[in-house]
Amino acid sequence: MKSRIGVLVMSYGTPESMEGIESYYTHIRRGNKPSEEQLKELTERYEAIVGGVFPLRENTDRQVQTLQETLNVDPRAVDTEFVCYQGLKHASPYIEDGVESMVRDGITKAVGIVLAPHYSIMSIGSYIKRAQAKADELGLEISFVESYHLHPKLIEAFADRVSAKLNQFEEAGADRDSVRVLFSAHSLPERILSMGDPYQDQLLETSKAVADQAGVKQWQFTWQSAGRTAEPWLGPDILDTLQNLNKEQVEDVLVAPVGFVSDHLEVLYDLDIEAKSVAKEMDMRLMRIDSLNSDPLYMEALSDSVITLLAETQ
Ligand code: FEC
Repeated sequence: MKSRIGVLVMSYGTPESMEGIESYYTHIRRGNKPSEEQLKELTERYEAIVGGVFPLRENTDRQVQTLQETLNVDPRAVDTEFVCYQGLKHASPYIEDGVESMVRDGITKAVGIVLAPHYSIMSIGSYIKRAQAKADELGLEISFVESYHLHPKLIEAFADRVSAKLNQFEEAGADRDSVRVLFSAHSLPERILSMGDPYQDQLLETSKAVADQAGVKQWQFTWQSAGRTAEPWLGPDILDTLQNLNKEQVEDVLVAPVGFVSDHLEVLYDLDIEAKSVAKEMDMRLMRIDSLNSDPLYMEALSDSVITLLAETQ
């Protein structure tokens, strides 16, 4: 008989409806309700994005389902049946709900993985803390993939997307080698640096590996989507970076948001609407690489990370 392994696939989460934005935002703010103005501003950002109002939900559903299919055809795990459960950070089904469902289904051993490749104590660390606490409470054995930012298939998937967009620049008459590639990721409070957090270094490692593989001549890293709080966040922000590139007379920019794996608000609004409008004002041509979503190479990177961890913990 095959052994059954639960896979807790964790992701950020998005509201279920426009009415759900306030409670979602309150959850992100650790129980503090947003002001009327903050709520209005976030609602307007959701209304503005294309591809449906909350595309992250559908994308996550598809990623979880495709990962389960990918795991179950891996020749290294023919004796195992993998069952994937979704656990969201800020929306239902929450991380704790995912753990509870596994235990209810009789799963005794599980692996957790987050749909974000880079480790920070403030991102992946907090997903893991919540999942581990619930698993301990319910007596579930669980181990976690902490990061997979240099997995060769992840790098290949990103590099393919960078090359595809550089081809488009070329077709539009630009010199491929003069396109400035901007790798980006969600900013975090600056205080993570004094905590020895690996987030920034891992992002730079991913960026360099993708640039090398795609033969990118000119690239740099920039932050995006900093939170609206009083403390300093890691910079430079992409909007300031674009202003600086304009001063350098850079005309063609390709953004590669390697800290994200799906189409969602931070990509569809912060890059496709906000950054593109700043670039347009400066007459700069700005393109963005396609998101990974349920790209087969990305699914294989996740699946391989889960199976490798399982082999190490057996
Ligand atoms: O499409 C969607 O509905 C959700 C898009 C979304 C993703 C995402 C990913 C990350 N975040 C990270 C850190 C923070 C920190 C704060 C914070 C705040 C927000 C707000 C919204 C939001 N985030 Fe997010 N994030 C997404 C959406 N994020 C909306 C609240 C309004 C705003 O500030 O814009 C600040 C919380 C606080 O107040 O203390 C910190 C990190 C990631 C990437 C890793 C991951 O996916 O977990 C890090 C997607």
